[in-house]
Amino acid sequence: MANTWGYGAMTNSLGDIQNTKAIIIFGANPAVNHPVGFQHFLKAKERNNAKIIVIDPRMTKTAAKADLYAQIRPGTDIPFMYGMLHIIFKNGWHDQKFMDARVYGMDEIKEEAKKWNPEKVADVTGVPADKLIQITRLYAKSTPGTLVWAMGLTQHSIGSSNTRLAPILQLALGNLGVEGGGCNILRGHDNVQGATDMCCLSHTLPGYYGLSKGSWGYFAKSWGVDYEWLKGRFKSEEMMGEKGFTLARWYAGVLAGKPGEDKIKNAGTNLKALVVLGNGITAIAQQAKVKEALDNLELIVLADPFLNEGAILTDKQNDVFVLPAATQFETSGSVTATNRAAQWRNKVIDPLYESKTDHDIIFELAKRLGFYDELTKGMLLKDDPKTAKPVKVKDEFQWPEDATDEIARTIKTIGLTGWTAERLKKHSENWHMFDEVSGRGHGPMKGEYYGLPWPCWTTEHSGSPILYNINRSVAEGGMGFRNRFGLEREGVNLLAEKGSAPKGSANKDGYPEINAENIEEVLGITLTAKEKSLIGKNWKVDTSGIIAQKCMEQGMAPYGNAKARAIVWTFPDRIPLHREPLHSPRQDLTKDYPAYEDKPNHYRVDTQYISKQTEKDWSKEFPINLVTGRLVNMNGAGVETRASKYLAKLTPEMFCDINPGLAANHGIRDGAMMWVHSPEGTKIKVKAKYSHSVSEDRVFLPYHFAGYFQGEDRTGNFPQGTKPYASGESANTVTNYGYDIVTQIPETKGGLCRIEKA
Ligand SMILES: Nc1nc2c(c(=O)[nH]1)N[C@H]1C(S)=C(S)[C@@H](COP(=O)(O)OP(=O)(O)OC[C@H]3O[C@@H](n4cnc5c(=O)[nH]c(N)nc54)[C@H](O)[C@@H]3O)O[C@H]1N2
Ligand SMILES: Nc1nc2c(c(=O)[nH]1)N[C@H]1C(S)=C(S)[C@@H](COP(=O)(O)OP(=O)(O)OC[C@H]3O[C@@H](n4cnc5c(=O)[nH]c(N)nc54)[C@H](O)[C@@H]3O)O[C@H]1N2
Ligand SMILES: [Mo]
Repeated sequence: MANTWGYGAMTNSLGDIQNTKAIIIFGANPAVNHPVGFQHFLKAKERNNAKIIVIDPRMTKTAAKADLYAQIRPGTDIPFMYGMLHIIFKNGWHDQKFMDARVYGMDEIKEEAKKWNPEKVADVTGVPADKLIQITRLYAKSTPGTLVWAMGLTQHSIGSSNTRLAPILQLALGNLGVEGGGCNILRGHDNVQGATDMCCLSHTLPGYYGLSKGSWGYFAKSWGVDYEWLKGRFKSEEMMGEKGFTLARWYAGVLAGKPGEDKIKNAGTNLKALVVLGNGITAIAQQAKVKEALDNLELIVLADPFLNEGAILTDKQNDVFVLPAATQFETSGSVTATNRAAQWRNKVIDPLYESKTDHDIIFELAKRLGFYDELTKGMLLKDDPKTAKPVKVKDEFQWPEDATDEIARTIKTIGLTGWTAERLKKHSENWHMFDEVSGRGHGPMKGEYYGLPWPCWTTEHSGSPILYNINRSVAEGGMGFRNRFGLEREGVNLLAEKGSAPKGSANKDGYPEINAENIEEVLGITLTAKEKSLIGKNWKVDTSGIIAQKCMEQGMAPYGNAKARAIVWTFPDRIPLHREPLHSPRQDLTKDYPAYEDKPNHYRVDTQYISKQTEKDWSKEFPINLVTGRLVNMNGAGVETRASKYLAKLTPEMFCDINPGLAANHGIRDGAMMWVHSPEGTKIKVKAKYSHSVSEDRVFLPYHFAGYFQGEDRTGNFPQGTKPYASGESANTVTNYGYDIVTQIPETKGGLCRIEKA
């Protein structure tokens, strides 16, 4: 099943953080969640005297290492960032030259920022005005500065707006496309970047190719299958272009039609079967609904190296299958790190006992469903340089090398063209030849960056360690912003202005993405008749490789050189705007900053925004903010780490961080049991843990537990010998309804609750 949680790729890298002068961290806790990567932050502090600034509703272990810390109210990062922009523009600390040459739409941002003076920001965010001013001055004056975010920004109904405004702040300061700058988004799982790039998601094809007929046609050709056959896998051609369900709301696909449930648009049918590969079903918001959905399915298959606790949660008795999946130590292949760099992994041992690797499980399933040949055919093909068409070159594929080479052959959009299995293996064998900070190779690896961070335009290209860096040539990983949204908008040029092309570019101006029509003019070259006959329609589908090759020769990026856009005219908000969480503790603000209009057919599910927000004054009954997150000794849904005796011992029980002042008001002693109630009508029973990391208006729940449900111990359901050393209530039983308007990520960091002594 798809992992829908990540959002955004790192523009720079963890190593590059050592080049920075200031690090501002919004909603990430790397001291706990990226402890190895956090060493680069600490090195920046030691070597560079870099300042660390943390914006988090909780005083975290990361905040403990910070020079400045702001305890923000959950879900109010947009006012905070506009507050920073307000001060930056007012004092002229912005980079006007950068904005003029490389950014579109900053005037609208300036107008919005005018509204957010420090006093108003203080009222909405809870951060005192002088703290905001101090933070802004320190960050704006210490360039280059890097902006780091993770789940504290994304898990909100306005998460996608958060992740737009953060780069806009960096653009205003000229902090993008430079060493020590950038947006360093700390990704989650091992290979979550790779999973996103390969589209273990429901709204694009691999490599972010859209769901258009053209893209399907391109892949049909590349995979060597008939477009009509592909179409036959769907109910209709129309459904081929529709986004699918997401992990966040698959349960709605099962429950639709029951009273009070959201409606779906799924070609006339509910979901009936669930196959899970590598997701702990208990990590999803709305556990009570998830349970009901599991109970109502006809078939459940859970393929996992551990016992997926979805099986414990459900009351379903028949047709629940638990398959032993092998771990990543029992298979080989490429994975993608948070900085867009690939690594080749080698198998340590063969799969143990009767377990199977994920790809073998998928192959077995495909065989029984009757499309194994079509699924695997792409691995037998190569693009023939004489015709630029894929031809069959072997009868049997070699796993995983041929899969990697198929990716390199087909994915042009993000430049995976250079990622052949041979090159990636060589990088991993020579990893000691690369510099920790810059990623630059030495000795046999000279001229390449570790892991060939994408875009890696050709099989000779170095990889691109820092996105949008025009101080380097394209051959060394330089590039401008991508041209994706046309050439002009409302009379304004969307291409980069003259003088902001990457170093050594033949074309010194901004230029559009390259296609067969414009290549000669934009690159200033003449193609031979033979080249003209082979070249693809545009760089994304050019199986001849001629466009990429000619671009490299001219020092130009195939995707163009445009302006970054602060305005997205196709989104519900043209520029990022503050909107109160669906369950807001500040009802006085919901009129001025209302939620979005309800959204029909949002990944097939009608989704509530304003109707949920205005249903009642939630804060009356549920006055406390509910923040969820992670612990250093636990991972994700938690079953892996709770099955480890020593890790489980560190946090043997599910708990709630609560300020002693708040606890005292409810008569809850440290270590006593307490109930947390949610607006969903659900509740969990957990142990109170006094903590000053949270203020008196909020509590914190780790989300790594499962096995208990609304006070009921369900661990008796574990088959013999599979019960983990620690079990407890899932925080997701009480996280509130709410989903991002673009990505549908659940609002698991901005809800409300009521507490009570148990
Ligand atoms: N030990 C460990 N490491 C992990 C994981 C794990 O489970 N355990 N999971 C991995 C995965 S999948 C991921 S995605 C990453 C996630 O890494 P992080 O995003 O760092 O994880 P969280 O602890 O969920 O959230 C980070 C912080 O966001 C804060 N926050 C909550 N709401 C807001 C808000 O409205 N604004 C701001 N500014 N901050 C807010 C929380 O208080 C929390 O401290 O970690 C990865 N690393
Ligand atoms: N309340 C709240 N909920 C959250 C979050 C939050 O901050 N707050 N964070 C969200 C985020 S960012 C994420 S990423 C999710 C994470 O939640 P999950 O995706 O559920 O994360 P994990 O527990 O890491 O992994 C799930 C399962 O994969 C299995 N597994 C491990 N290796 C393999 C393998 O090689 N093959 C197979 N088939 N299975 C394997 C593990 O045993 C485990 O059962 O939780 C989300 N849920
Ligand atoms: Mo994640």
